[in-house]
Amino acid sequence: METTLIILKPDAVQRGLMGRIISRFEDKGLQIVGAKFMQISNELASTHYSDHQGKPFYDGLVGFMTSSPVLVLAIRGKGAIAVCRKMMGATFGSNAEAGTIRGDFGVSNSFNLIHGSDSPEAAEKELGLFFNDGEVLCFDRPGDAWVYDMSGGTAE
Ligand code: 3AN
Repeated sequence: METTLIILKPDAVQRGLMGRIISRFEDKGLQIVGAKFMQISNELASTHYSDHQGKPFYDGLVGFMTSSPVLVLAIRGKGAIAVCRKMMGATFGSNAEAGTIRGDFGVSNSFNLIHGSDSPEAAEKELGLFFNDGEVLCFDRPGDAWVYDMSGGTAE
């Protein structure tokens, strides 16, 4: 099982898309194991996007991410990092595939609705940045017996 960090960005919150985006992850069978509605500080945005520092879009990106509240989610499931990235679609809304979150809900390249960790290392780092100890939970869902084939002892 993997846990990934997802952020529903200010445009998703302002456009009232939170419920529909969360439903997509739940419909897929993924489990929401952490949620935090917050306004990201300048400092937190700079740390989160430190890899992009110095790029032409960096100031706009930090300004956008701090402009209005976001919903931060911890999402768990088998292969959750790659599964969520696939569901998000390509970075730019203008060329994201239909059927993906960015492809179905947006056309902008900068206001692209959602962030998702892109590797296990990034997920671990980002979960630690946005959630404190005890805020990402572990709990059983009886329905998981029908989400995964457990006949071999592990989720398939
Ligand atoms: P993704 O979010 O698909 O992983 P990254 O990690 O390449 O994309 O970029 C992080 C964020 O920076 C993107 N979500 C997007 O908001 C922004 N971004 C990346 N490249 C550009 C660009 N060329 N122009 C404007 N914003 C960009």
